[in-house]
Amino acid sequence: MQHFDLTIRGGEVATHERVFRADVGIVADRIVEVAPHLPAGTRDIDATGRYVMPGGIDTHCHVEQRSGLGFIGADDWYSASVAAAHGGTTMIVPFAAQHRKQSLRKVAEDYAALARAKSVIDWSYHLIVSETDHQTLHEDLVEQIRGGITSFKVYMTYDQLKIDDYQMLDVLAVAAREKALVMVHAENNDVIRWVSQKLLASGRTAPKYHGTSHVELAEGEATHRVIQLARLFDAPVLIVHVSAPDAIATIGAAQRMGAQVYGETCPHYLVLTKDAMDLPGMEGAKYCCSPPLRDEAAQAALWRALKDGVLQTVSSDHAPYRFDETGKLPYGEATTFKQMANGMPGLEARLPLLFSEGVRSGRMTIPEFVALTSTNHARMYGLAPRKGYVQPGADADIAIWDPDREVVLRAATLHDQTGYTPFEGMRVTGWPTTVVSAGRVIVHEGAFDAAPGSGRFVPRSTPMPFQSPPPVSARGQFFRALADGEAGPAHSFGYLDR
Ligand code: DUC
Ligand code: ZN
Ligand code: ZN
Repeated sequence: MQHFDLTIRGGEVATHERVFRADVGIVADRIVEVAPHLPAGTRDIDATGRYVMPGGIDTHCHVEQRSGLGFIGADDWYSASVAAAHGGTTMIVPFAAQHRKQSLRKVAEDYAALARAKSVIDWSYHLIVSETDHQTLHEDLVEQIRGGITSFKVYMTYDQLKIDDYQMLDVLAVAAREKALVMVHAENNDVIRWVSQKLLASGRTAPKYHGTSHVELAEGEATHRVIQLARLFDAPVLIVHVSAPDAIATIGAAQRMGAQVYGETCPHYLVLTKDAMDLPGMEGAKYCCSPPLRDEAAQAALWRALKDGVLQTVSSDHAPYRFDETGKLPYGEATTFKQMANGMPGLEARLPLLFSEGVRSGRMTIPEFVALTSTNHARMYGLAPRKGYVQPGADADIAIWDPDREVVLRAATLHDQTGYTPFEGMRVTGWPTTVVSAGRVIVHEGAFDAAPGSGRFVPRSTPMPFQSPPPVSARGQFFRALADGEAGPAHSFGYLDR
């Protein structure tokens, strides 16, 4: 009879498809059996009355990364991964950011070294690409993709990071050829710049004007534009941190036309509104992120888009800028909305917020919750079936949830280093009481046990959008070939002569 190192018994296993009574048998770092009535393991965990779910995967968080404006967040790979683990997340995929003139290869190597030394849970990273020279796109990026970094982010706004439409075409062509998923921060830079300048010139400098300048139309326009650019090559794209009905409608319409467009949103857009940016004094700065918080109608549209499948993932967009001169207040009380760091923390609260506001409030089922927080991330970013599943052969990354545990979110008890939480005082129902990472029980009833560097790098395979894609159209084939300098006679693709 198989002997297990760890057995989780008596719980309800929850996957992206169903919830069923079973025990989970683990040997070393892998799940080897999921069945009723398994024998006790060397260590036995009683999960009676609890859900046994795949650990969360957070594919959008900023850890030890310099922002476009030059800010560094409060968390390093250790504190970020500890916070993630306490909230039920067992893998994070932050960003190795290339700033202008930097070598993408060096950026990636340096970043991986930080993670290797400090992360307590398994990890990978995406790249942020801000240069499109030959070395970056055709040497370093290709090398990274082939080495298991199969996704990267580009910005359409922020003068220090943004690429223009011409550069975007170069990027999309490489991604389509190399089968890498492009994540896009879609906001129209000039709209934001123009509105910001007018606001500042008229003395409107308070945090709430951040929201005014990042108007919904700027998000909608850029979302539409990058989708059209991607369609030139039939290249898949994933629009990150979708916040507004305009962008949702655009993504949904493109999907209905057959375009390979995917979308992500974040808990703060689901549970907070722009009113928070209008708190007295500089308090509103804590709630400034990009795109900004919107209104109740946007919240309702986002919940609907998660339910309808227009959006596939919920990530934290953890951006742990402190409420001091290192982040939110570089010029103290005189800081304008243009000068502060954009973003807010949320690694640890992501799953509890979605469980509480999604599952417990009746907006989504438990399988939908698992899909949005884990399985879809694994599929989209080339981690499936190793991650995101409770089934034999998968990594033993598991969060055991007490669906009735009530917790009041407080910065003082969360584990990141930001010093505040935008969710301060919110009461959530449902919390992961035990977290298993690669077979190790790293969180158990509040006790934490994992050493810095004990997490492992997980090379990622081809993202799901490339695995069984719809046929590439004649247009896509033509422009892909043109990008490679191989178009030949245009009519060979039956495209230009139509
Ligand atoms: N974009 C992000 O993805 N995170 C924080 C701020 C931003 O603009
Ligand atoms: Zn962004
Ligand atoms: Zn982000």
